[in-house]
Parts: sequence; C-alpha cells; structure tokens
Amino acid sequence: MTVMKIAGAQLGAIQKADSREKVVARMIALLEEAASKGAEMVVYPELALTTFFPRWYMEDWNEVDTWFEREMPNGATLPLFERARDLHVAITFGYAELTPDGHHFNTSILTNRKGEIVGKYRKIHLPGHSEYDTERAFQHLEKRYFEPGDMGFNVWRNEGVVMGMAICNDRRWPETFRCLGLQGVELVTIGYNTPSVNAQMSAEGLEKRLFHSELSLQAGAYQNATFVAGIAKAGVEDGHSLMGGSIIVDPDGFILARATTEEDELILAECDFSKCAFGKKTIFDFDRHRRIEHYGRITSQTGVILDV
Ligand code: CDV
Repeated sequence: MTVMKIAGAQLGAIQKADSREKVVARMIALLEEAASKGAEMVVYPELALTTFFPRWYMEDWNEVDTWFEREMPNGATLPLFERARDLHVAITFGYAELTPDGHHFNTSILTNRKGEIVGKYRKIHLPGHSEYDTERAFQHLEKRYFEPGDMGFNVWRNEGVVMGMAICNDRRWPETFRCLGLQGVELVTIGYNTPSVNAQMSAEGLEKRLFHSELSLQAGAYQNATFVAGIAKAGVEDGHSLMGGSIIVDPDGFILARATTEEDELILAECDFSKCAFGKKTIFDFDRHRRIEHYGRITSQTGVILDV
C-alpha cells in the first residue's frame, strides 16, 4: 500500500521577457515549500519554463527554436533537478523539446525521488491551427510549432505508484485516460495552459472554461479509478489571460485540493493509492465489463461519419 503526498505547483504568469533562470527559481521556491509540507512529488504545468509562446505567430524558425530545450536537464534547469534530488522529491514538468534530429514536441518528463528522469511524454492532442488566423481573438499555434507526440500514452512504476502523463488538451479526450487506465494507472499528471476565454467564441468565459476542465479531470479519474493532478499555468501573460483552477482528484472523482488564485500557488493532497483498487475491481473492472467487439470505430475512424 502506497500513500504519497502529492503537490501541485501552479505557476502564475511568465512574461515573454522572463528568463528560464527566473522561472526555475520560482519552481524551486514552490518545491521547497512542498518539501517543507511533506510532499514527495511535485507536479508543474505544461510549458513550465516559458511564456505560452504558441500565442505568438513567428515565421523565423531560428526565433521559434529559442523557446525550445535541446537537452534536459540543461544549464537552466539543472538547479531544479539537483534541489529535487536533495529534497528527495519526484517532479514532473512540461517544456518545449527540440530533438537532436530537429523534431519539435510539447513534452513533459517525470523523475523519481533521486532526480533521475524515468519517463517522457510528448503531447498527442495538439489544439489550435498552423497558420495565422484572422478570425480568432488571439492565436493558438500549437499545430504550427509542434508535431503530434510519437511515443503514445505510457505508464511507469515510479516510487511504488503506476504513473502516467498527459498534457493540457489531452485531458478533454477520454481516449487519453482510457489508454492509461488500460495500463493500470494510479496517478495521471496533466499540466495545462488554458486561455481564460475561447479565442473563437467570446461568450465562453472563465466560468465555463473552469467547468469543462474540472468535468474532464473528474470524469477521467472516476472512469479509470485513478488519482489525477491537473495543474495550470495561470495569470496574465503579456496581456493574455490564462485560467487557474488546478485540482487534485481522487479515484471517485472528488476534488481533494483546488487552487484559489492565478498566481504561483501550491496545492497538496495525501493520496492513498490503495483507493484505486476498488473501482478497478468492480464497476471499472475492464477485463470483465468492456465490450471491445463494439469499440472498433474508436481506432478505425477519426471524424464523424453521418450515415442516417
Ligand atoms: N494548451 C492547450 O492545449 N490549451 C487548450 C486550449 C486551446 C483549449 C486546452 O485544451 O486547454
């Protein structure tokens, strides 16, 4: 039976001019606060090291590449890894990854409590568009700057817990959670950067955005009998507002901890992972109850085919 205190380290706004070093110092401050409160793992947001740069249209790929990390850890992030190792705290955070052979991914990594990277995930569901869109209130160019992840949805047994990662938009897709659930996941960590308003529908504001985020995270947790930590980068970045709403959810879908600000803020939950077993053995015992002979469309068809 593993009980682990999990911390969500919501980050407030990161401006375009902020250096990686400045952001890492903020991440270390949250890490130290988490450790002082007994946390054994800290979950940071998507693209945690920089502003949410996909809101900016760029044509020069030399400029684009300045937002990417060529190795991890690197000079800027090594102090975070070292502090986590010294404090004996596992971490997971997102960053823009440029591979040695020139591929661009929206990535997150997972470490053990010795500061060693044990898992990597590359974002699969990339929202937005690839060219400048005059119809939008602001740009969301993830499809321009990133390729869809090429590693699938995986889990790792880390510090006695079966852990999986997803990133932001992935949380809205039940397929994400089910792929992890089918590998017995007990903790799904999901960092996000979600604008406070919908770029294509100004009437969709903060209240609805927060509701949809919670709905997705709570449903994913319940339907797969797993803990879920959804952690935001929030606040106003160079005039653009990102919502907060970071939460940690239990395997019944109940929210154990919730951020109340749009700033750097720590949330904490004591997670008893033995609580995943009941749902996995009863109502969501996949082996007994799933009917895969009727699920063929899930993998053979992408969009809606209207045939009536
Ligand atoms: N970073 C994201 O993936 N953001 C999306 C927005 C564009 C809707 C999200 O799903 O929160």
